[in-house]
Amino acid sequence: MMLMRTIAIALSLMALHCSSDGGDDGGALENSVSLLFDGEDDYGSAGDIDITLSETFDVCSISLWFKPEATPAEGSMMMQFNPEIEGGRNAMQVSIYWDTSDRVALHFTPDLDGVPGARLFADLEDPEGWNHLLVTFDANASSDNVRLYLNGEETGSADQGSPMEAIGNIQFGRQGTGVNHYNGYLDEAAIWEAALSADEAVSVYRDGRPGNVLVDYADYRSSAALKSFWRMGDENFPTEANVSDRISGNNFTIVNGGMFADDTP
Ligand SMILES: [Ca+2]
Ligand SMILES: [Ca+2]
Repeated sequence: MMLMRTIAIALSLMALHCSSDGGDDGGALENSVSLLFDGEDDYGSAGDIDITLSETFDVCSISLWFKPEATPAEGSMMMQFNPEIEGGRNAMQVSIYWDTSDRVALHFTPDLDGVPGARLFADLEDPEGWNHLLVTFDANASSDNVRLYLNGEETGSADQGSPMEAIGNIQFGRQGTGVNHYNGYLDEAAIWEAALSADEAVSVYRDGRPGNVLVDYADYRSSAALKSFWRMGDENFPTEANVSDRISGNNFTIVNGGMFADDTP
C-alpha cells in the first residue's frame, strides 16, 4: 500500500514537472535584462582568462546570446579572449564576431602568428533577432576539436588539437584596444571547462529560451564544469557599474556607457 502511494506521488510529481514551462526540463531561468553596446565606444572588460579557466586548458565551451541593434558592420566583435594579444604576436586568441551582416564567425587559435587555428562560420536565418552561439573545444579529440553551434545545430567543425594557454583577459563588444565596436545586445554568456556535447547544445539553446545552466536539466550535464556565467544585469551586484560573474568572480567592468536593456531572448 505504501509502495503504491509512493509511486502515485512520484507519478503526479512527474506530471507536474512535465507540464512546467519548456515542457520537460525544469531549466527555466528568469531573464529580465541584457547588455546593450552603442557601437561607438562601449565595451566590457573582464579579468584574466585564467580566473575563469586553467592556465593551460584543453577543453572549454563558450555560450553567447546576441541581437544586433543596427545592421552589423563587418568585423564587429562581440567577445574576444586576449584582445590585446598579450604575450606577443604568437599568442592565443579567441574571437566571436560578425563576418558579414548576416553571418557570424569564430576564430579559435593557439598561435595567432603561426598556425591558422579554427575559423568557423554560421549563417543567420534571422540576423535581426536573438540568436545563440555555442563553441566547444576538445584538444583530446582525434579530429573536429572545435565545433560551432547556431541555435542548437552544428554549423561546422575544424581540427585544432593544441591546448590553449590562458593569456590576457576576456573582453566584450569591441576588438583589441578600440576597433570594430559592436552595436547590439549580448546576454547570458557562459564559459565551461568542458566540451559540451551536441545534445547539450540543444538543451542549452532550449528552443530560444536561455536555460538555467547553474544546474543540470534535460540533456545538459555540465553544470559542475561551469566556470563563468555573466547574466548581463540579472542577479548583478547592485551598486557597481559592472556585470557579475556568478561562478568565478571574473566580473567585468562596463566602459563608456553600455546599458542594461529589457530586451532578452
Ligand atoms: Ca540576462
Ligand atoms: Ca558610449
